[in-house]
Amino acid sequence: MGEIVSDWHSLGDEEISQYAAQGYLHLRGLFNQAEIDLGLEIVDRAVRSLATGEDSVPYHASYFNEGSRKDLVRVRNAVAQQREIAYFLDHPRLIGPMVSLLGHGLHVLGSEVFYRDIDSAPHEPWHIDGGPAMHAVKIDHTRRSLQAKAQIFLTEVSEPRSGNFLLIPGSHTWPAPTPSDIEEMNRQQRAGGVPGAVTVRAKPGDVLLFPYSLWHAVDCNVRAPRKSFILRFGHLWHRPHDYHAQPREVLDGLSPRLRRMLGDFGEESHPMDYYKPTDNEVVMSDGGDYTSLVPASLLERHGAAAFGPASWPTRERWTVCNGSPTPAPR
Ligand SMILES: O=C(O)CCC(=O)C(=O)O
Repeated sequence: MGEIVSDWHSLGDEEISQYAAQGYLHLRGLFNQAEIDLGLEIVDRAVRSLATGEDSVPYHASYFNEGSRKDLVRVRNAVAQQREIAYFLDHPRLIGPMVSLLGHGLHVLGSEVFYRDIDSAPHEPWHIDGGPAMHAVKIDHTRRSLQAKAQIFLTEVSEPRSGNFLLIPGSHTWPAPTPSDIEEMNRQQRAGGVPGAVTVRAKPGDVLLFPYSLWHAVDCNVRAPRKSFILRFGHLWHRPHDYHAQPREVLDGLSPRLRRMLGDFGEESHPMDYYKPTDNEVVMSDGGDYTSLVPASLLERHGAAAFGPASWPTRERWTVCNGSPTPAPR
């Protein structure tokens, strides 16, 4: 086979080591203004759809009482409802970091839209993701990751108390939490803050990468509604969190790469494909063109080139702006 040329670039070794040591990477300015505007349009539409009762995932008992909260709109399996999210899921600037952390067998495990309104109480308590089954899994973070989330910020979250993501560097290596660990962490938060916690100060277009095992919380928001996406990636052999299988109408028109990342191997699939796909490097090398999904008003405002490969420099390096260089031991 000849050399495979991809439309994305890997993270550097230093970035991968930083992620392994601290459990997160804050990448500055991954998306441009046109893409931010597209993201904002998606969030606003998702919020309106939920208000009219259109939800793409039924309620689950593990959700924190979300239905009764006035400060939060959270749309799960957003790609099934807001098709334009495909633009972000298949974006070379996101695929590059994700392949670097997880390998070529990338699987979209979830796509969520978040709208966090003004509320002077903390938005989300301290927790790690994945539930007890995943908490019990201990991995070597200097090797390949098990799951990684990408939070794409679409509004200004650079001041404290603006619905900031809070995290503890290095906490992704801590032992599985007990209920009393969780209670203690949140007691400390109520008493003024958890020692060693970092407040992520994000700007629109920034992306935060973090694994399921990182302790995180969401601060209060006294400033302006915070809008973001969280896209969750894992391996093809890993079950999704917010869909069983994507229906044909969601998959049609997506690139072979994104269909594969949504678990679709086509009509001739074999159960072994999820573990040993034969062509994944090739399929993962190239994404789709989603300009036809971009609303006409945004194409007029920014020009089509702002949404296409022409706006993705071939040798781009982004800036990493992690807040604290010191991992917290435990
Ligand atoms: O909205 C956020 O910043 C984080 C949400 C969260 O805690 C989660 O998805 O586990």
